[in-house]
Amino acid sequence: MSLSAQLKKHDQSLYDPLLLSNLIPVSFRHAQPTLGLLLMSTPSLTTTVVVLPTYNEIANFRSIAMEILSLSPSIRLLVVDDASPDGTGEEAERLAASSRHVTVIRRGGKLGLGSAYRQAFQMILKDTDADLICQMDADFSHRPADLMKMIEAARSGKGDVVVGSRYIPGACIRNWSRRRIWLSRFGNLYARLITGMPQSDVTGGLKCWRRKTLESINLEAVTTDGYGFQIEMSWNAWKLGYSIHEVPITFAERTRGVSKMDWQIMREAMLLPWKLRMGHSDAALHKS
Ligand SMILES: Nc1nc2c(ncn2[C@@H]2O[C@H](COP(=O)(O)OP(=O)(O)OP(=O)(O)O)[C@@H](O)[C@H]2O)c(=O)[nH]1
Ligand SMILES: [Mg+2]
Repeated sequence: MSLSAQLKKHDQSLYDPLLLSNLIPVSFRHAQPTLGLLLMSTPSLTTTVVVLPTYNEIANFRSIAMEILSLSPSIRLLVVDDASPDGTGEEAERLAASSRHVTVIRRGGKLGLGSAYRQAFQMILKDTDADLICQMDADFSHRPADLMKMIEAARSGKGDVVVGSRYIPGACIRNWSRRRIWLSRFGNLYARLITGMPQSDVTGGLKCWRRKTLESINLEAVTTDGYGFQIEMSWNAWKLGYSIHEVPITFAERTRGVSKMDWQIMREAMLLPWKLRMGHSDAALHKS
């Protein structure tokens, strides 16, 4: 039986995110991750791809991946690992070897969160017909249950992009020190005041994009590589006139692994609102 016929047969069977048969050999995925993604489509369901960027997330990776996959049979996972020294990339490959719903992009070094999302989004738009593209952290700061709420909101037509917010009624932040909460609130207010963005949470990283929204953004021209990416992408959606629907989420401090935030990333995020305000990043709004 051909590979695509095998996949179709499995699509009709009871859902099991961890198929033990190795349907797509690892070496194939290494060589052609784009084709790996193509093969993942399930004709009867609207496909959602969740992008999970990882750097040294070995303590969190398998459990977060399994929780995401078990949310719905229509969910596909695209992991972007930047040569994590702790072996997260190898662990992701092992998962991908046992589940045809998982694809891994392994990059040669730490190129940044924004760069990881940019590459993943471009690949998804080019190689799949996914209609919803989600992004979330792999450290359990974002809860899979909230991701599901957001996917449902997006599927029921609420917003061209659905954003998880920590700062609207019903939202909650767990285990952050007072200092960290104020730092985050300040960063958020700072970006909103300078750019004029109306959303309550412009720095959050849990989002579900409708395909057409991402397609309208010139991803090549997005300038940020670090966490500023979250602000820049929300800005692009807003400037292009797309509706942004905010869903309250519970955000929790990671309990395993360490943060990758550094001064270079903070500096980029601090300068970005001014660049946006002065129109220095407007190239992303014009897709040829
Ligand atoms: N591929 C890739 N992933 C990254 C990179 N930097 C961070 N990540 C991942 O991006 C997600 C968010 O990173 P965190 O270190 O948790 O940063 P944060 O959530 O903004 O900061 P904390 O709240 O301090 O944890 C996690 O899944 C990281 O593993 C990177 O350079 N490349
Ligand atoms: Mg984190």
